[in-house]
Amino acid sequence: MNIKKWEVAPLNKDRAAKLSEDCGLPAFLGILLDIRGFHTWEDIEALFGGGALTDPYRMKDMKEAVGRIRRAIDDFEKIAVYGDYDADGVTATAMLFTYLQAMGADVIYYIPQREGEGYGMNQAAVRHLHGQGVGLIVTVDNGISSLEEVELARELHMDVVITDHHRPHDRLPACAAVVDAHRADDESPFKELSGAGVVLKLLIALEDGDAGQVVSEYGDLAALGTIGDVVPVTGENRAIVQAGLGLLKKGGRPGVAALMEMGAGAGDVTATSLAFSVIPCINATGRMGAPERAVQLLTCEEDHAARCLASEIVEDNRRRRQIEGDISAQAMAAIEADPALKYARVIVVSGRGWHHGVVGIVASRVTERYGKPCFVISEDETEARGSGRSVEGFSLFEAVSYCGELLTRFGGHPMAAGASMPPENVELFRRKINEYARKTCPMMPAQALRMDVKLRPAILSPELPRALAPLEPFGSGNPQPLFGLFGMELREIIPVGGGSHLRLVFLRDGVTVSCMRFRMEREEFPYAPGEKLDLAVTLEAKVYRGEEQLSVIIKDMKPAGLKPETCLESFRLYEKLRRGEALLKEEAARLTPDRGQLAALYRLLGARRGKPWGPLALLAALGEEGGGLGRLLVSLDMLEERGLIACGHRGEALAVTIVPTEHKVDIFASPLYRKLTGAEE
Ligand SMILES: [Mn+2]
Repeated sequence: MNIKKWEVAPLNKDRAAKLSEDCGLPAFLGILLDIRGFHTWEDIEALFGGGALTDPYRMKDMKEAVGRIRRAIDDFEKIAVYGDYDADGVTATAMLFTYLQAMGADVIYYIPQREGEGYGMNQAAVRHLHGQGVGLIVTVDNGISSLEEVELARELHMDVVITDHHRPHDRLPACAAVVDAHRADDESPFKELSGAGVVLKLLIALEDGDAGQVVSEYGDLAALGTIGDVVPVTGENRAIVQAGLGLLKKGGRPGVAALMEMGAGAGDVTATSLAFSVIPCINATGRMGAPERAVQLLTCEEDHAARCLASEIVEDNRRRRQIEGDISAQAMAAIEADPALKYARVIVVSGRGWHHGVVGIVASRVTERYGKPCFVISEDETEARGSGRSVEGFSLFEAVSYCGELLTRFGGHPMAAGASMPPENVELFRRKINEYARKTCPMMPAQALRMDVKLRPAILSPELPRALAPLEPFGSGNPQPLFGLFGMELREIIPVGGGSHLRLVFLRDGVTVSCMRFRMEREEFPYAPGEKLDLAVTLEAKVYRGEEQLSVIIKDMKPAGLKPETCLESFRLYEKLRRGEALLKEEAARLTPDRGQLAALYRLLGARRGKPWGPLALLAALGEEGGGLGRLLVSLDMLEERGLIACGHRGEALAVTIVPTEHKVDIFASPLYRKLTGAEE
């Protein structure tokens, strides 16, 4: 279960109204701006008017980089663009390669393999480029930490220009130029550029500051890299993405156009739609071991060839999805089968020969499903290598560092990390990282669901999302607004799209609201008509048969009025019990149901007979007497242990069957109950 913390942003209505009036903005936009911290005309100007690209020469070493690259062009010196296999890396590579080719330079590119070589420069690659007669290596989206490789290049009489957006280590590589806004002596004002964004600045510098020309030619690729790298869509990144989206809407270069036709399907070109269509396709090439295919596509000038490459890439992505689906299913099955895994503070799940290219995405799925940090590890004879994802409030990097002695390599951020270890250390790692979690987080943090504002159904119309259009493009740092529709009575559940999605019809204050719940089948839906629910939704205006209509898309829901914090606390206690940790007397008492509570639950289940229903819906139906989520889950376990019910799980939903019994069953003979009351003595 993933119980998220529902947070509604504080709203100052008077201040929002004044803001709308002062700036001549629609009232609804004023409210959203106020919520997001834009309170003055200057704030708003900075958001809408500002964000233009600043002078690239304000970046440290830009002049040196331009000088060295120009000399290589003029002297017909062979240049290698050294990139990376993710969407940011390949778009950055395609940009610089295309530009240098157009300048008549002698240029090649090099993308390391994800498997075998890994991210960044490596010595074998440097030697390989030397063998190709390369005189200058220009890195994009990597290189800032490649001190030894740069040294090797120097020994081989090659020069290196680094362009990167990652954070430097204590020392910088010693080479012709190091362009990275994160170096301590860089005074450029915007620090959040992607690798492709840094290359865009380099190209503008090479064109003597002619930003308009460069952006009109390369803005599409820079935008894809920026969206792909999930850097905040604010400041200069906002300008890059806006410009790029404008170009992409007109079709863009042949490769991108072909991929959009096949991968993106119909619909609007937005930062969000690209993040779910074109970008996973580009990333799939690296995951499936053919990253140069993406560069070929992005640099391709001919429609037919572009379509052939695009269809291969769509196929890469299809294979990636299939492998990811298989491994996800295996990982989830392993977790469900083992309470020690499922109820751990940090879920560490491993399997033999799982494809390394997808373990990170599987980790995201596990974290989304269970609302806890997790590590997904692929094991073979000699090595175990994994990728982890976290939730806010738990630094996975710190956690992995704590386990350093068990690991051969590790690295990452608070929200994501990677690690390798000998296969025999996996179990020790699982214990050690959970030991760290127990020491630092008595109660594990949960994912937050941040809503901008609650809405009354009566005001819903296609006008609302249209009024918000000026806030676009949405993405990291500027999320699509999320709204609360609270106390909505569920009227109808209609499977659509061949049963893979649900249309849900709600009623409140005499207003009927039709909503979409994507990727949820009827059997996974844990609520029944007649129940009142709180919804977290996004709004979109869609033209349907010539008429503009409002789409309401459900992102999360819960029984009306249910307090997630209370449920979460109770659930964490239940997890502690199921992990087998000793409970305090008072904790055990909070989880122990009495006869009346068990009887009430049993009657409720009988009334539902086999239809899916989730624990939260049961809790809401039982009301105050239910005694909390943890106690409800203990009650279900007890009924199941004693053979009175059989539970089938589908996602969040439970399908409970009442098992007919011949003679009286002593419910209090349940082992779980004994364990609980044993703790009391
Ligand atoms: Mn990057």
